[in-house]
This record gives sequence, C-alpha cells and structure tokens, in this order.
Amino acid sequence: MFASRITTSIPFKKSLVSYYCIFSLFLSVVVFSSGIYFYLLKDIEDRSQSAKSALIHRMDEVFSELKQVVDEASFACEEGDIKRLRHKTFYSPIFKEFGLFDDDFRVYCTNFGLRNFSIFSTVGDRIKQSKDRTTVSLMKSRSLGESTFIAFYLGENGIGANGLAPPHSLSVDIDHLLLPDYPYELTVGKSALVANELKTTSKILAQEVVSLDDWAMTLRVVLPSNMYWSKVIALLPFGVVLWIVFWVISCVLHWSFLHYGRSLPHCLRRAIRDNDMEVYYQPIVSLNDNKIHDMEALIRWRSPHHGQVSPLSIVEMSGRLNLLGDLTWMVIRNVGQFYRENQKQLNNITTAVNVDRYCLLNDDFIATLIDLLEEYPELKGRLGLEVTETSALTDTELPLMVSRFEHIKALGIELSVDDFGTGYSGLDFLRRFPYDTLKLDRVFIASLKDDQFTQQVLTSITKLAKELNMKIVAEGVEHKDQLDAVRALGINSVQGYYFCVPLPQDQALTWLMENDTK
Ligand code: G
Ligand code: MN
Repeated sequence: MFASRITTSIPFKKSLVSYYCIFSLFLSVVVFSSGIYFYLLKDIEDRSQSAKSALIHRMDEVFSELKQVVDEASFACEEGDIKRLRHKTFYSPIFKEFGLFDDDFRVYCTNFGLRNFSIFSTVGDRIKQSKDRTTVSLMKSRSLGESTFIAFYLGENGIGANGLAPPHSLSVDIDHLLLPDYPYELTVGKSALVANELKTTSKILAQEVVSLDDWAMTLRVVLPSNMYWSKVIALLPFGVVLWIVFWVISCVLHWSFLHYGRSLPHCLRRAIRDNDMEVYYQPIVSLNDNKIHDMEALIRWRSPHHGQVSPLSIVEMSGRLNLLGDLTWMVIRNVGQFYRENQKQLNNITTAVNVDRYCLLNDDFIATLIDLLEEYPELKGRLGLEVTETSALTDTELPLMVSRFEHIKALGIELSVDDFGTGYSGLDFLRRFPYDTLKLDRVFIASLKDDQFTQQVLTSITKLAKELNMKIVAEGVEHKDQLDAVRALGINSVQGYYFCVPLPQDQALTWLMENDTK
C-alpha cells in the first residue's frame, strides 16, 4: 500500500515513567485521603441516622411502659398500689423507680411508698403543652441524688406516671451503634445525658447532628482525627495498590495517546485539517499545437510517521473517515493558491481536480464550490473536475447528479469523465451527462498497439466523442509508439509519463516554461 514505511515503534522515556510515578503518588494520596474522609462522613451520617431510629424506638418503649403503669394505677397509694409499682420496676428493662402523680402534678406514690411533693412547674407545663401529655427531663433524683433520666406521662384518667432511669439505660443501643468509632453527646433540653465525646483529646474533623424534636433531644456525633488516622493506616496497603494502578494507567494512557497521535487515520485527519499535503501537477499536452491547455492536480502526501502514502490509500482512508469532501476542498484551495501566486504563467491553463462522485451528491457541494470560487476568483474559468464512474447510480441519485452537473457547468467549471472504460461509464452515460472531456483509461492505451479489438473500441469511442462535441484525453501514454497509435486514432490530448510525470509546483512551472513554446 505504502511506498515506504517509517518505523512506528514509540519510544517511552525513562524520565516520563518516573514523572508519572511521582504524579500518581500525588494523585493517589489525594484520592486515598479524601476518599477515606468522605467515606467516614457517609458512615457517620448513616450510623447517626440508625442511632436516631434506635432512640425513637427506645422512647416508644419508655412511654408504653408508663402507659401500662397508668392503666393499672389508682388515686390511692395503698399496699396493693405500691406492690404493683414494685412489680413493674422489677421487670422493667429501663426504669429503676416509678411514681404516680395527679393532675395537679403532685407525686403521691412511688414504689418506696407514700409521697407528697410537686413536680417542677416547667415540667408540668411541658406535659400540658405536649399533644401526648408526655415529656422527659434530666435532673437529680430526690431518692438517689444522681443525675437521672425521668419520663412523664399523664393519662386520660387524670393519673400520671413517671419513671426514673439511669441515663445509660437510654443510650445502650446508641453505644452499640456508634462506639468506639464515633464518640457522641446526647442532650435532653440543655443538659447532657451522655457526653463521651468530651473525653476524646484528638481534634474533631467533622460532626453530624440529629434531633428528636418531640423530646428536645439532640445527638451530636463527632469524627475525631485519631479515628481518621487509624482508618488511613488500616487501609494503607490499598493506598499503595491505588498508587500502582494510577501509575500504570497514566503510563498506558500516555502511550495510547502517543500511539493514537501517530496512527495513520489520525495523521491523515490532521494533514487534511492543516493543509499539510502537497498537490502535484501533470500537464496534458495538446498535440495540435504542442501547447499545454490543461493539467491534472494530483494529491501527494508524505506522513512524518508513515512515510510516503499512496494517493489510492489517501482516498480510500479519507472515504472511511468521511473526509473526502474536506480532501477535495483542500486540493482546490491549494490549486487556488498556486494560481494566485502564478497568475501570469497559469492564465491560459485549466487544472482539473479529482472529485469523488458521492461528494457531488452532498447537499452543500455546490454552495461550498461557490464559496471557494469567491475565495479564489483566479480559478474562475480555470477549474475542472474529474469524476470516475465507479458504480451505477440509483433512480433517486441519477436526477440529483444531473442537476449537480448543470450547476457545476453553470459555474464555468469543466467536467471530465475519468478512467473512461473501466467503471460504469458506458456510451449511454455520456449522452445523459454533459461532460466536456472524456479521459480514456490507461489500460486501453497500454494494449492499444497490439490489440485490434481495443483499436476498434477506441475508434468508435473517438467517433462518438466527436459527435457529442467532447474532447478526448489519452491517459497513461508512456512510450513513443503509444503516442503514435493515439495520434493515429485522431486523439489530440495526451497525458502520461512520456511527456511529463506529475510534478511539484515549482518544477511544474519550470516544465511549463521550457516546454510550452516548442
Ligand atoms: O485515475 P486518474 O487518472 O486520476 O489517475 C491518475 C494517476 O495516474 C496519478 O496517480 C498519476 O501519477 C498516474 N499517472 C499519470 N500518468 C501516468 C502514466 O503515464 N503511467 C502510469 N502508469 N501512471 C500514470
Ligand atoms: Mn484523474
């Protein structure tokens, strides 16, 4: 496929490997440390919510016990009443003491016997304001003198019950859920029920606060720095794996980008985008006056990574990459520039550019062509298009193509049928499309001298072309005897190595200067 191939193995510098080593170390430290931090934040949030649910559950238990006490109680404080309260205390999972109070909030009975004292008026007010006639409080118990959790419930029957519990009995479930990882503080109103977070000496990195508004309870869970660092140490092997993975990925990515950057499709795309290809020119010699009236523009590309790429491969790959249009526009621009820079020498010469037939069918083909002619007015009346008939057109494509041809001709652009005789271009086809020039494929020219059949075919083609007022160009004339045979057929325009190979701009200009005046 390619005239020559330059080695495409990609060197990977050692310094780059160590650069990526340091870069991925830095990246893994950032990802690892922040990953653990965010993981712990999520964990603390989840576990705080579980603790809240556990606390709600515990409070439900607290009040269902008090309701049972109220249901079984009377306004008296006799032997039987006291016994019932003791019995309840004995079996209670939470409470160590029960009391009964009336709707004046006077405690008249406990499981220790008759009592007569008032509950704080603030507590009484809270009970009255609460929709379930319940409240909780943290205060020093009269009987124990210890900080005690007290729950109150005033029943519909006007009897109230309160239960006293050590603060710890309320927080066992929370301890289970949060400790030892996350110390916490549980407050009732303004008083702390549990405050193990205060014991921690390390810095607090984050905290999560959840509230139980019904009970004026707040649970504040903290993330201490020692917890964070212990997690970091525990997961350090994982951090090292992360580092290695990042290292490998960054090296592989770098290599892939290098590889992709040097791949043929990518190089081709870039070359078309950056106008990095060259256009060569092959003169077509008129045998009548030995002058040059026409040339063919031919694409040539030397890729820095793939060497010289054949025009066939360029066209085939451009087709696959959907870049044939761009390729054509690039060539026309190059030709335009050539004409702009050498107006005098090229004034009487038409240059034909090869165009893929399916590009002609594109909706914006004519509009782009008009734009280009405006960009390069030097090309007006000096541009031609060569089309190869490679496949039959469908019934919908045919009228579209005819209209394109009419548009192109109206723009003063000459149309040639390229490689005539090899594709689908038949004689009927010539009648249908208003071509100006017919270019006979070089296979005919190669066999013309010895093959009588070819001679007969070419004789009739030549006749037909003359009838249709078309110019004929013989392509691929390499030897004198081929030239003579072509001339004998009455063909007056010749392209081929016999006269001139395709030449870069400067050489083409020199050739024109030296040969056009003969
Ligand atoms: O299909 P088309 O006519 O566009 O093909 C033109 C190609 O033919 C160009 O790549 C050009 O280099 C090549 N070419 C031009 N003249 C000759 C010739 O005399 N002999 C051969 N074999 N190829 C030629
Ligand atoms: Mn051609």
